[in-house]
Amino acid sequence: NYQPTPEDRFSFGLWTVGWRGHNTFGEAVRPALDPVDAVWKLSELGAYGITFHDDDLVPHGSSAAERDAIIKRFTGALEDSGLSVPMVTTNLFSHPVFRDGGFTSNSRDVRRYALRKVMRNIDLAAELGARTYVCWGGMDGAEYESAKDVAAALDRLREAFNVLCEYVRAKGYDLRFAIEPKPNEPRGDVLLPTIGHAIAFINELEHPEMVGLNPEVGHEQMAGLSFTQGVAQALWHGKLFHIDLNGQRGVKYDQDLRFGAGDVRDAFFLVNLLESSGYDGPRHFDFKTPRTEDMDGVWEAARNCMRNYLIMKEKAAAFRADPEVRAAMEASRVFELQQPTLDEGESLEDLLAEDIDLDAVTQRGYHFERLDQLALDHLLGVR
Ligand code: 3MF
Ligand code: MG
Ligand code: MG
Ligand code: MG
Repeated sequence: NYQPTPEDRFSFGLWTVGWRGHNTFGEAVRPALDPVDAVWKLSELGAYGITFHDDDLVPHGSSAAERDAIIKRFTGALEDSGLSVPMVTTNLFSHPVFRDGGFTSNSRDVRRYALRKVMRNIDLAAELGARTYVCWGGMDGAEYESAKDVAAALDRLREAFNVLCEYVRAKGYDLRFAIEPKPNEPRGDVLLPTIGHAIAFINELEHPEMVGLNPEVGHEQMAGLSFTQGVAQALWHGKLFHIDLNGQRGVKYDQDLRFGAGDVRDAFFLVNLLESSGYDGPRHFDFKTPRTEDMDGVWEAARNCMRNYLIMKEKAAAFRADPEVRAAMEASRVFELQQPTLDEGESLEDLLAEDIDLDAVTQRGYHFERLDQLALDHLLGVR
């Protein structure tokens, strides 16, 4: 069991299973992966979707005829395998022209090129039936405070999203944008570093309803933040359009471990949240198999991203259904927080006139230790 099916809505980036293992210090260790082989292998493993950056599928510099041939072959494999393309994104980071960013490069001609690159790929996304278009602006940032006018960069970022929303509306595409925050890497400091920054930014757009988030587990954790809390706020704003699931251990470089590795607690409570919140989007994995592994290790990791999600889904459901957990939550006043602080229509005079038995309330213990151990017992498999 824990065998995924397309109903679980698991999807993978082409760049994840296709990552060849090159990094700052080491060369590629694995062979290139044919996108068609990725389609077949992922559908065999029980995934329902595959996603890609423009350049993952059509290498930079391909001619129009080559592009057409690649897309035709890829869509053929999609049709035959039944795999879908729920999300598409753009590579605005690999090519040296983006060394100072895409939408916020100091160079205007680069910004115009970045917009064209995205618009062309949006057409392909719509053609393939994708409903979400992710934008990760990892090169949009700085190492030098003196060299980046942050207000101007945010103006240009807003301009870019306004232009792209207008483009999607003009074309009549059923497509929404999802911004992916990240605190750093590759830039020393990236613009829109966290979920919170991105939500605030979206409110400044002409069509905020068309733009949401694609938060990534490891990215928030790289900033030392709780991913589950960030996702809860994104859901609260109605902004969880998509999600990048993976693993990270603490504040360090972007590890992109398979989902379940790294902070297991955060993973458990994340799955608990996603499965009880009504989130019905893809469960998308953005992971990189460590360089020690060959292709067998890559597929092992891909399989286990889904396996770990399904295990935690089962454990989280048992946690929520456990009567002792309900009682412990009651004792911890977890449900009392859902009660508005004022009664409806209550006057502030009434509130001001009220008294509190400070001595008694100050003595109150919250019994969170007991509740949390029940959660841990479920997670560790002893309940
Ligand atoms: C980088 C990322 C990116 C984004 C991708 C989707 C290369 O840390 O997470 O992966 O997820 O660009 O937009
Ligand atoms: Mg990442
Ligand atoms: Mg990452
Ligand atoms: Mg990502």
